[in-house]
Amino acid sequence: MTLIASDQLKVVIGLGATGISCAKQLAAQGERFVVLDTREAPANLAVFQRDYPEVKVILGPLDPDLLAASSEIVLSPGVAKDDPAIVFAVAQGVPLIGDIDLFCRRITAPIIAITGSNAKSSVTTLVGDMAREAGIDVGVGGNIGLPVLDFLEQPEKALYVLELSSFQLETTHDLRAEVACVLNLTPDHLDRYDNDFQKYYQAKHRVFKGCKKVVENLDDALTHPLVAKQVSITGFRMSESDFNIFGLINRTEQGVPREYLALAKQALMACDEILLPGRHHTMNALAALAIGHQAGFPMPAMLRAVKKFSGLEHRCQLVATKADVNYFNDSKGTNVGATVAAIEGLGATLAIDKKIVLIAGGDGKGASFDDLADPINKYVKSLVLIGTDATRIADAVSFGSVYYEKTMADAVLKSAELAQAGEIVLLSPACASFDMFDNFMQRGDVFSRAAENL
Ligand code: UMA
Repeated sequence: MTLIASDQLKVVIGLGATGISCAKQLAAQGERFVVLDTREAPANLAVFQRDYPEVKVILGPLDPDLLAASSEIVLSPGVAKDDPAIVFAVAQGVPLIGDIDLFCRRITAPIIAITGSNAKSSVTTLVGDMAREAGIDVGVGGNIGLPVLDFLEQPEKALYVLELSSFQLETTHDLRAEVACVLNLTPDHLDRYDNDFQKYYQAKHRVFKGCKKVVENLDDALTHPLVAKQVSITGFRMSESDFNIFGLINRTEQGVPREYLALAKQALMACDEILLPGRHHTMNALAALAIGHQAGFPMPAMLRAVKKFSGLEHRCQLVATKADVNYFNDSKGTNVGATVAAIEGLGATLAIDKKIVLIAGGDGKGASFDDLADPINKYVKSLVLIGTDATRIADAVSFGSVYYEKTMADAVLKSAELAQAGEIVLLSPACASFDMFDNFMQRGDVFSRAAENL
């Protein structure tokens, strides 16, 4: 056991991007702290020790006595809070927080908090674009890839739009968002929640704690917030709009039917003005409009942002067209819900006799693949499977045309053989990438390069 002389010593757990941002912040505040990481050799160690030679770093399994003797534990999202040493310390009354709480203590600007199983990054980015179009000095960060504490290196913004993961929300107690939204809820990260969807649901719904306004997805009852009556609620859905509900309206212009994004009975813009293909992008636009509306953004600025939005890398991104086959990189599709959305979104854009060749597989994080069966049977002609859970996917969907490949390059070659003109090759793995790649970005890059080189 490591002895701590004072009870005012904080502990930062994790030497990833979050842990380093927390350490930087505590050092700037003149706080006493140590940094722990459960790994023997975290990648950032040498750089951290060079920049903070005075900060003690302890590696390896977490020491329960050290944690119990600390005044506060600041936990990184990649470390489960049910580690026995953390459970022990919390039982002794040590506060457990995360970087989001540290951030909220330091800022006064309002926060728009966006979570959900899928489309978080796209909607967060689009809401940030809307704020910029409206002339608001906005910071966009969080799980999207920018630790929130990094914002404190610049003057405070007028507004923060944050993507928050269930892991971040678990350790967040004092968010008090101006607008909060759970975009959708399908199983993910169940390996971190004892295979208990209820626990994952509860973590996500922490986003509503103390919020002023909420947005709910009326097509997904699991996003319905249990909040006090005075909290203002706006909804969105992929059917007819209504009072205080963003949705769709059909209008016929010179005999031609056209679908519009709408609020109440007012058509806002035609759906075909959205640059990105797929129904899920229509839904993302409605979600962002509802969130921006709750935040008080002017409608013309929001619509300008929707019309300009060209999507994010690795999220249903068109990366190549070869022999009239479109190749989409949805490497960020790391869970079943994301892949279902990608298949249904792109499938609905295809001619009736055309289909998708789907490349999927990787590390399924213990999830069930059963929900892939219906969309695959409806829109997919062939499945090309890679990675650790390839056979588990095949077993779950009981589909006729299945191929197994060892590398992404081979999977792309096989898909090119199978797809015909007018069809789609979609990488949407429904799995994490760690069994074959460093991260989903690298997986997407390898796919995109292979498609470009065909
Ligand atoms: N790790 C250990 N021991 C430690 C600390 C970390 O083994 O003591 C491992 C974790 O298990 C994980 C990796 O190191 O595999 C990184 O964990 P971390 O908590 O240090 O992660 P950060 O680098 O701080 O990045 C985190 C988010 N990562 C995770 O939640 C795993 C990033 O989201 C986020 O962009 C960043 O903070 C800034 O907020 C990534 C992510 O995959 C994109 N998120 C998941 C998702 O979107 O599904 C939740």
